[in-house]
Amino acid sequence: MGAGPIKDLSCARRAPVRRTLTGYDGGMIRPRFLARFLAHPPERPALDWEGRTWTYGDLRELGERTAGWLAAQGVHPGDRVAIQLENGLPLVAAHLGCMALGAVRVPLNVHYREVELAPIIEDAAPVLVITPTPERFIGVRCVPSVGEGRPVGEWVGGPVTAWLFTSGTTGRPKGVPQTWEMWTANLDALAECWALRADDVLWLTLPMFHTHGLVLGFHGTLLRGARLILAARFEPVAPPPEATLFFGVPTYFRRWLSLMQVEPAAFSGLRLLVSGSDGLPVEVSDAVHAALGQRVLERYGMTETVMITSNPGVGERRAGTVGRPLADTDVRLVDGEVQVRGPAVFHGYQPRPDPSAFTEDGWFRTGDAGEWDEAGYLRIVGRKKDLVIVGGVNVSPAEVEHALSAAPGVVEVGCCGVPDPDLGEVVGAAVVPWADADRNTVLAGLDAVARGLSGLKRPRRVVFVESLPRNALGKLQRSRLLPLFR
Ligand code: MLC
Ligand code: AMP
Repeated sequence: MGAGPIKDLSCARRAPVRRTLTGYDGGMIRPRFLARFLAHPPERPALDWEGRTWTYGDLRELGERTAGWLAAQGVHPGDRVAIQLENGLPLVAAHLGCMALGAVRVPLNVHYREVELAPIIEDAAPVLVITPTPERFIGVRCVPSVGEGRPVGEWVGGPVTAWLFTSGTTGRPKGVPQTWEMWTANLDALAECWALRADDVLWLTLPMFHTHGLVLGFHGTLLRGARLILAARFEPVAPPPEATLFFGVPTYFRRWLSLMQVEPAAFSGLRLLVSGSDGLPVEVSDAVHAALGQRVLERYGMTETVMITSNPGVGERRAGTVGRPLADTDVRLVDGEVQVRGPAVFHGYQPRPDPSAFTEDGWFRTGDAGEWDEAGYLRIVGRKKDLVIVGGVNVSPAEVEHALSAAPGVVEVGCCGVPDPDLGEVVGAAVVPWADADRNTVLAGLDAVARGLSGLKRPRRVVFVESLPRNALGKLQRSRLLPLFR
């Protein structure tokens, strides 16, 4: 099963690769990741979903049958397939089918509406979108779910395995091609740093359309031959007793805290709790520590770089820091900005390259502000980029401003992040209304246009102002908006 006619199971690095837009060169390359996934014993448990356990052999068969179905839909290796499905077996099948066929996955946020999806679809140009809500897509073929076809047994794969779109600070999402080699290098470094074991069981409640859930959660498990228990979404309930690992954004830990305090025994099976995607406040880390007797492990990364630094699995975990650079990853601070280079750093945005994302000497600029502590642990102290992080989800203030400016009676809008005890930050909008506009009518209009955006992007705080703070060149100064919301 899944073996195919390929003899050389070495990695893509040794094979000459002809680069194309998707990275697929039409050659017979089996990335190291796939070789390792296919080598796990077929009887080993891999995935629990709705009370059934799927072994590695089952997942391979599922991938091969789904690949056969994709091929029957006219999908070829190297084609992009967009997937907008909630966590669940059809989503897993869609990913495995693309992996088996060598199609490039474009995972889409299930909450995204038409205006948010249009630029992604334009840039990714998928041949097919798998979505139960085709009305959100224009000019592209949609199917509601996956099916089964004659099994395809190659699992060849091209270098680019997925294309993730991340909120750009300009308001237009940026395409970040993900290679198998980025993932393998980073996931191996993480497994070592976190002292992960083959018998670990991850309770995966993160959505599988971001780096955190998809790369660290789903693929990290498949690479190591471990097991995951998949949930549709995070609920602050007792974890499954078999689970040993949990990965979450800070909001999950905040929402879980009261249960941890009243029922700590329910968490005794979890030997490692990992937080990321946004800063975990020291008070939350300390409260979990007080309740469970263990320190949440905080790490830091980005879609463009996978993980950059981490606290250790074994050794001192420092609250308020994101730990030290991972193996083979170089991190430096230039004028306070975190810059990174290493095998997990992407090669550039596609299809709209932005050379300013890298320094002249080849380091990626994260846009995050950091400082080293006395033990060489990194602390993230701010953001140099215009980005709001709501519940671990990046929101571009420019995108929200653009949408809200279309509301009737609005002259202009400025958005910024406003601290929130649950989501970390929420979007605040400072609105300049027309002089004669009725405020309630303007608010109703803002609400109506905001409904065209996914929920976390909608402003939860709105203030009316006479003008927006601008510098001498007329540029909006978002950092001066926050006091308006106090
Ligand atoms: C929920 N909503 C979202 C959303 N999740 N909108 C956009 N993107 C998302 N991911 C919307 C719902 O549709 C709903 O809209 C509204 O928000 C509900 O608000 P809520 O009740 O406050 O939120 P809730 O549904 O409980 O979701 C909050 C959350 C969830 C924190 C539980 O967003 C979540 O699981 N976040 C994890 C994000 C994540 O995986 N980040 C990793 C990024 S990778 P409506 O229309 O119904 O009102 C990365 C790299 C790294 O950053 O380092 O890891
Ligand atoms: P994304 O583009 O969704 O991959 O989000 C990446 C951004 O999330 C980073 O540039 C940081 O701003 C933020 N981030 C991720 N992990 C952490 C963390 N542990 N602490 C603070 N910010 C984080």
